[in-house]
Formats: sequence, structure tokens, C-alpha cells
Amino acid sequence: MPLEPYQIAAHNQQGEATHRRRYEFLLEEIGESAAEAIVTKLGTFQIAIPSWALGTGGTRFGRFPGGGDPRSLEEKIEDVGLLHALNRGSGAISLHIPWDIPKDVDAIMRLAARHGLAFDAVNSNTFQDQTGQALSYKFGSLQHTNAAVRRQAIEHNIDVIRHGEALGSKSITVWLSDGSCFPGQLNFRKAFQRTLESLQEIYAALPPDWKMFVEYKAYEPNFYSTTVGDWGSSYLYASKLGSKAYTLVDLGHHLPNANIEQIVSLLLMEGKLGGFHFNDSKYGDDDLTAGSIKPYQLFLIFNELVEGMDARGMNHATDLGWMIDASHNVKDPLEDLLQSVEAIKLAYAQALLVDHVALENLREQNDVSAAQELLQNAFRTDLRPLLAEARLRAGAALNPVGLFRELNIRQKLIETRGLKAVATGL
Ligand SMILES: [Mn+2]
Repeated sequence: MPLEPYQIAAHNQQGEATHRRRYEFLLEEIGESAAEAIVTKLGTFQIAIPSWALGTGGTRFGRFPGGGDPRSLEEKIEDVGLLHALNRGSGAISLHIPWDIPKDVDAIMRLAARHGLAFDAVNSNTFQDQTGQALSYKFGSLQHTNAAVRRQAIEHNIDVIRHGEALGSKSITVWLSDGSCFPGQLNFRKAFQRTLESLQEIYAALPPDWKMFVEYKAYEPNFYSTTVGDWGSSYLYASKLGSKAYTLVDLGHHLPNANIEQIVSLLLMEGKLGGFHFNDSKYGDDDLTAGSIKPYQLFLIFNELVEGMDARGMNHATDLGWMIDASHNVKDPLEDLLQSVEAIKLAYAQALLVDHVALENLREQNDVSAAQELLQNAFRTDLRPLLAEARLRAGAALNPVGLFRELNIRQKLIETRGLKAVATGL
């Protein structure tokens, strides 16, 4: 459903006076030059939308579709295009193969270009068996005891790279559910070695300007061991593979209370942080909206990201892969994704507000209270007017969720696609 520029203009006109007042108030607090610098950076910061999160998500207990889910890759691209038109912050889509294999690559690329979208990391899938698949991944894929299963999984990953190449993608994310459910089931060292050798074959098929992201996860669907279970094992694989391999941090893939900001800081220091999957969680891999449960943690993570990237002279917008990986059972998926992008950008803006030179001085003096105050002051400053200003300047909506509702977009999608439309995804 294309959004017309006049619809955004009318919406913005309505909200502009209020926005202007809030923005001026904030300028008095943080100063014009700080505000300008943050608004400019927000303007270039894009977060990729996963193709598998555009439909209603579910749990293993059930699924409650809200209707109007995208029925094809074309409709998924249209949905991301709609998000991007609303917020100008979602200018990329991350595809899952085999769910999203384009039938006509040129047509798909033209459609994406029309919406101003790039193709972010492509994702392989060896965590489930596909119809017609010769061998099963029940006992793992790249780690499997049977070389023929490993071969099939390697070939699939190489196939994913080829699909990505055709679309202009520059990275592949490999997430393995490989592991074991019971003590005694698996030889940990053999599983590691087999996985490493399989990854080496996939790595060898990478184009020169590509990256491989090795994603880790503490548990689920395997409940005793995961072969890429934590940042340490991911770092081991990435180090052994070579300079194009990186660790990917998915916020929901840690044991409870893990200090993710410290993990991020050390991976960045080693030049081995490749990208992010944003979501939030209360208990496990809950895949909730970014920033909905632990916004302070999200800010602390961004604080390390900004400081660590600046220390290495990295480009915030392009040198790491920024992606959402979430799923939605009770919310409109498009509203949920708009909320996630907003929360991620807000945490980024708050981190940009931190005076890292002053913070470092306080740390050197062991002034614990003042260091804490400095961080919390940034976190507690309401920077939402900066996000709105960046959207206004980019021609996006002052209030993306508000406009989505004003225009009754979900109802229109249901009228076009039907109430029982089903999207491939999680
Ligand atoms: Mn993930």
C-alpha cells in the first residue's frame, strides 16, 4: 500500500507546532550544536527489517493472525517500503532463504529500489527440514555426524550466498540450532570441529567484499548444549575462519542477566563485532519489541557501541549490521517494527549525547557516583524531539504509528490481502 507524500505532509502539518515547541525546549537543555550533530547522525542510521517478522508471529502454543499479512516476497518488500516511508529509518530488508527466494531477481530489485530499500544480510536456514529435502537436520546440520548431511547444509549456505549476491547483499548470517538435548548425546569437540570445517567451506565461497556473521544462542531448540552457544564460541569460530568472519550479537540469545554491553565492548575492541539483532526479553529469547522491557540496557549497549566504534574510527551507519530480529504474537507486526526502530534510534541518540571524554576522566578518578550520574543524565533526557526532527527533515512522519492508524493501513491491507493471509516466517 503506497503512502502518498501529501498524506505525510498533512499529518506533519497537524503536529508541527507541538513538535517545534518540544524541540526548542530540548535545544535549551542540550544546545543547538549537540542537537544538530545527533539529528544528522540519526538521518543516516538505518535498521534492516527482517522479512520473517512482517507477518503475525506465534509461539509453539499457537498463532493469532491479525489479517493482511504479506503473502509473497513482493508484499513483504511493499510492507518494508511502507515502514521506510513512515520513518525513513528502515531502508533495508534482511531475507530468509528459502522462505524468500525471488522468482524474478530484476523485478524484485526494481521494486526494492522504488521503495528506496537495500538488501541487508541474507539468512540461511538449517534449523528445520524443508519439503522435499533429502536429509534431515534433526540431529544438527553443520555439526552432523553424517558427512552427507553436512554437505547438504554447506551447499544450502553457499546457495544463500549466491541468492544474496544477485540482490546486492554483502553479508550472510549463519545461525545454527545445532547442539544436543541430553548429556551423552554429543561429543563437544567433534561437534565444534565438524562445524568449523563446514563453516570453512562456506567461508571459502564468500565474495571478496562479503562478511560472514556467526550468530550464537545459549539454548533452544537444543536444551543441553548449543554448538555456537555464546560469544566466546562464536569468537573462536570467527577468529579461526578469518578476517571476513564476525560475531553477531542477538540480544535475546544470552543467559539471564548477561552483561551484553561488556560483551559488545570486548568484541569491538578485537574488531570482531559484525552486527546486531535487536529485540527485548524478560525471561529467555522472548523476541519482544526492542526497548520494551530493558531500555536502560539498550542504552548502555549503545553507549559501548558508540564509544567503541569511535575509538576504532568506524562509521556508525555502515560498519556494523543493524537488524531487528523479533516476532509478534499480540501486536500488529508493522506497528511493532515501527516501535522497535524508534527505541533503537532513541538509545543511539542517548548514547551520542554522552560526553565520553568527561566520562573517561571520571573513571580515571574512580568517581563512581559522578560517572553513574553522567550516564543516567543522558538516559533520562527526553530526546524524542530529535528523532521527530530527523524524520521531519527526511520527509517521514512526525508520528509514524499515529499516521499508520490515521490512515487505517491495517484495514486496507486486510481488504487487499484477506483476513487469513499467511506470511512465511517465524
Ligand atoms: Mn537472531
